[in-house]
Amino acid sequence: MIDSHTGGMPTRVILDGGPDLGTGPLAERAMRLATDYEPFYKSVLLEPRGQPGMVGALLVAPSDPACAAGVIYFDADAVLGMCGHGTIGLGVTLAHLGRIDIGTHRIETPAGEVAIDLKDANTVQVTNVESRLVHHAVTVEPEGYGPVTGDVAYGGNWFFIVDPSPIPVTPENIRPLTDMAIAIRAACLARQLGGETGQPVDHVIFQRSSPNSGVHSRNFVLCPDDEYDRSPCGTGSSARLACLAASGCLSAGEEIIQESVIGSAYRLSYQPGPGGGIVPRLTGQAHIMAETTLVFAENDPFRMGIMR
Ligand code: PYC
Repeated sequence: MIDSHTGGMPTRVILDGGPDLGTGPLAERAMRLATDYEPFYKSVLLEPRGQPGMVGALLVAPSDPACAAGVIYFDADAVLGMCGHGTIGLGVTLAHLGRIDIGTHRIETPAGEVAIDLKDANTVQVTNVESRLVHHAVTVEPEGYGPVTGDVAYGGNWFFIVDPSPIPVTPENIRPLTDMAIAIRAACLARQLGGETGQPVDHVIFQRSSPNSGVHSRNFVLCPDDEYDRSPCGTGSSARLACLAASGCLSAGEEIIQESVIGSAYRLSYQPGPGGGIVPRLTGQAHIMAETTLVFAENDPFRMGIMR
């Protein structure tokens, strides 16, 4: 396994030793991972072997051999459709292993094919799946808070985006931001708010302006495992770009800088998509942290991880 972090957000790429998910479309193999191998993916990410926030990236054979890799992302609580920070980490990991060179490569994910452009050993530009605004200005009533209005948008995962955030997006506020985002996600689930065919909202974003000059905005992103994204969240930034495009606040090709709550940054832009949405581009940096082999001894009472 190779561990990297993208703007502080860890990715654990599993090169071998994972379950055999068979062949066929990655969305079907991802479903198999979610339903049949939950103990596996939890044990890889939960403490003591993993760390809070860590995302796993299980390398699988792509169904299209022209792709450099197939990958299924997951956090400690859910299998993900796509993961932007994970794809930047994957690009840097594949380069570290000597499996890809500088240049453009296609990667298969459960959400569809994405492209990575490896610029140097640490910098990757991701061209994500087509993203779109699904519902504009919907009001939900999270328990313990007043009504909150936001947009539902898709960027490879499903997002409820609140802009401006009712709480300042600063590292000191990570706890209250997390609590409110959990309540908002529950309110979205309670009224079955999500994608066009019933996909549930699995992430919540709070947007605010940044105190740093030249930065368009700063976000806080809640992930399915109730952890916050240390990076600006690639799929969340994609969903947000779709909202900015739909409201006419950002033109195709215009580049902005999006910061995370801890101040790590992506450069973002988009082009119009063939399906009426947008095709997002995000550029960020990842760094290799460790090359590890995990051991799961039979007599280890915590070999399945510390359950929460
Ligand atoms: O970067 O897309 C992302 C992401 C999703 C969950 C954690 N990071």
